[in-house]
Amino acid sequence: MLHNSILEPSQSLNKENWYLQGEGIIHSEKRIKNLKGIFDNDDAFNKLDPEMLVYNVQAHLPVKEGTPGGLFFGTTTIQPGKVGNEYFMTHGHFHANGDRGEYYWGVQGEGMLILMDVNRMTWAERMFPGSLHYINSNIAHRVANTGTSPLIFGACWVSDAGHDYEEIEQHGFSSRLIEQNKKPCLIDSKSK
Ligand code: PAN
Ligand code: ZN
Repeated sequence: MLHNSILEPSQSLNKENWYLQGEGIIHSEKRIKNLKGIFDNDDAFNKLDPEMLVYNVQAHLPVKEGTPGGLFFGTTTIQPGKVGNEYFMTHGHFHANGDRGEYYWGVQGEGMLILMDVNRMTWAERMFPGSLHYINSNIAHRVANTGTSPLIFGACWVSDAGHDYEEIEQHGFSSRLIEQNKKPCLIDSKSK
């Protein structure tokens, strides 16, 4: 880099869909076939097209995963939809390094950030364009789209947070976000 040089940023956000664009952006997607065991109603799940897109993530990971002190940035888009009466949602995870926090913020659409502590107490925060959510350490987090259009949210987390998906795969969250009387409602999960 030249002293006193003025540069264009190497990455930016597309203002139409808030996708990340530029150098080194990683894209991933989760379809129905990738989310087996996450939703409660297996019959409703099996009736859906396995190729149906549920959510996709773009991320900028400027340092090696595990590096202390770095930051990662991502945008997640969850499609509207339900499996039975349960809203389309992300897989959800604890951070592998439990004491690492994260920011989420709402960009487009309506949703719910579902949070669970290590004692399996679960609660949720409403997400909307401009909502800001600090996810504290040792809190599992997942997001559901409760609206009729794609839900887009941003995330920023530390590069040595890591992801523990196994805990959620095995035990799930202690509550599920379902539509009841046309409204999102948290109810206790049946034990897995
Ligand atoms: C987010 C999530 C993203 C997808 O970037 O990874 O929204 O959710 P799942 O990872 O649970 O499938 C984040 O929380 N990073 O730490
Ligand atoms: Zn996270």
